[in-house]
Amino acid sequence: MKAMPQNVTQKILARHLVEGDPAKDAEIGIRIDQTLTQDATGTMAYLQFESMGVPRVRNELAVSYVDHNTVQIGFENADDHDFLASVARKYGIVYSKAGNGICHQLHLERFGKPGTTLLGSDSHTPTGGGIGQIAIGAGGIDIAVAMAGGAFHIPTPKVRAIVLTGRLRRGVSAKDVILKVLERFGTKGNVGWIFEYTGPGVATLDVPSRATITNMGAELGVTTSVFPSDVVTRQFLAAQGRARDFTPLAADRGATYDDVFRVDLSKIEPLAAAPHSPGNIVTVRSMKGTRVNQVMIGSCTNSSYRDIRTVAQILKGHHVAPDVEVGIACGSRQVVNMLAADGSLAILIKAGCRILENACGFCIGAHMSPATDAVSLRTNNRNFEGRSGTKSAKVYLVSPETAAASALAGTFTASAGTRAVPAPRRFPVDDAMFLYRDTAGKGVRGARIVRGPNIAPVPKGEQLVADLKGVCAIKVGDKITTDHIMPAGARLKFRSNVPAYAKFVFEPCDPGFHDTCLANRAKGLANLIVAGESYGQGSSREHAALCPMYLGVKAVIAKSIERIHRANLINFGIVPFVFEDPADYGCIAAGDPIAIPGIRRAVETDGVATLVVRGKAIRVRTSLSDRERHLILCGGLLASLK
Ligand code: MIC
Ligand code: SF4
Repeated sequence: MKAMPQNVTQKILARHLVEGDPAKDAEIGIRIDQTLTQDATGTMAYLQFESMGVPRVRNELAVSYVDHNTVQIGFENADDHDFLASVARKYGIVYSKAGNGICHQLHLERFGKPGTTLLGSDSHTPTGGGIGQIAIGAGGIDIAVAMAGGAFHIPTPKVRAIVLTGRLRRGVSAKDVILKVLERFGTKGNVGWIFEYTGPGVATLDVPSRATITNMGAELGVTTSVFPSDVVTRQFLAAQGRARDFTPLAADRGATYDDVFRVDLSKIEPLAAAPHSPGNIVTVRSMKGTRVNQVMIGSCTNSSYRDIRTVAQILKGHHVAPDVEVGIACGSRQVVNMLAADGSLAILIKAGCRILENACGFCIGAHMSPATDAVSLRTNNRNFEGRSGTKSAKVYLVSPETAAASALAGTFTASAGTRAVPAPRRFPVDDAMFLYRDTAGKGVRGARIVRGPNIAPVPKGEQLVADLKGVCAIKVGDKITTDHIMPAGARLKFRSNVPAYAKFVFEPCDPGFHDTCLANRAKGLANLIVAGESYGQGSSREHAALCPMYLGVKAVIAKSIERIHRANLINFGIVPFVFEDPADYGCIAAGDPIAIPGIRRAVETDGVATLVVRGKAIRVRTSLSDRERHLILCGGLLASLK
């Protein structure tokens, strides 16, 4: 019998399938070849890995990057780094020191392999899709399981073909392509999809451009995005000295998709995501003349050599507008070295840019917060309210071309374009800041783990009760992000210390949340969160489930819940309910007592439960796989291991 034609997604998933049947509309388990962690989610991932009692990592390659918390005010960040380094050495993980660069850019340069699977404790792990990987973001504990050799579970994806035709015009780049896709599909309602890029336009995009598109695909809320692996991919890998890592990968003739969306690259114009959502798309033309106070270039979306070299070409021989602050953070040491060698760095310095460390920095609000009410143009991927560190700032997400042109003009300006940066024939490779490559996969038995005072043990959940008596501890609206639930920026340094970090749960929405929860708990009541559409968008930070669990949150009741956050809730034993009738959202207020009689029974059976609020019965539902049901009943993944 002739094999059914397959698309790229189906091919990679089929080769990695270990549980379930993709023909059925249910959960499948896949084998994970590579894992990555970053420091802000990594400490927790490794604390959980340690508690699993496995002697060394069992997947093909595990890399631990340090890129988020590198500001090092106080001892906490540095202690985290030492902890991560010691864990890496002991368990056979490659360790990327602070200063080496941003995890996604580095992984693309040095490790990403077409046709493999990558699981990362960061929502922008899909950057690897640019090189033909099925690369998925997840909570730290899921990475820990994958490092221990366990499968990763996703709902059988629906695959949408994004058919690219034509060629981008001058001054337009990959960022505008993904903004176009976001304009069409928005940031909600895409849970369970994989976006697969195909069509003749693919060949016109270099690997970093493809990676920009798959990186920011995270903002759609999809499982991941993927490009084929072709001559462009081969050239990129060869230039990185990794020709052997190449495998060609294309959809078979006649392969089918669940949906098709066509994008004519030649028709795209410069776009921007306006405050406060990456899905709020406007044209740069419509903003023309609006004053700009700050321009920040970099982040894992746009920090490749191609991007920063393009910026240097636009700024060459000019100085940025006197009242605009411009910061540049490159994606990796390789990028900085190349810019130094070809004179771009000198151009940027001469133009008056502030050269920042190659790390996440401004993107996560760790520094460079804009002034009150300022307009900040940024090349990163998220402009959630307050994420920059300044609540009143208006952050617009744009391409490097638009950022550079606007930095010169001092107002929103589309770039007239510049020469295309040719794909380098040879990247200068220097892996000296990757440590423990010689012990990768093997580890060092008996090696000591270094644990500073800010590194606290991971709390464990409790078994789900039979009947729940609780209180609506907070009621929030639509599109609540994990940045609302568990703020980063100035609070980031508490990531390894759940009791300390838990003080800031929902700080931007209700700073009293922590105390409310403790007061309810003292009365023997469970805490419940009520939310609107698309709850838990954005970051993969499992702290947005772990810290609420620590405060006694037992269930979230929302109109809809995003993929990574829903999985994190389940991993920490919190029941993710959705309203059967979304209108019932209006019937609950903060502070209302809520009873869920028979909650355990509901989880054990069909997932349908009835809440009793102010004498009214409200139907809610949770659709769980057997695996998920088991986790919730036990009180979460860690508790289930005992
Ligand atoms: C982000 O961009 O929001 C982060 C910070 O990289 C997060 C991870 C984290 O919160 O540590 C993400 O994207 O998952
Ligand atoms: Fe770092 Fe920003 Fe990328 Fe997150 S989105 S990994 S904070 S650069």
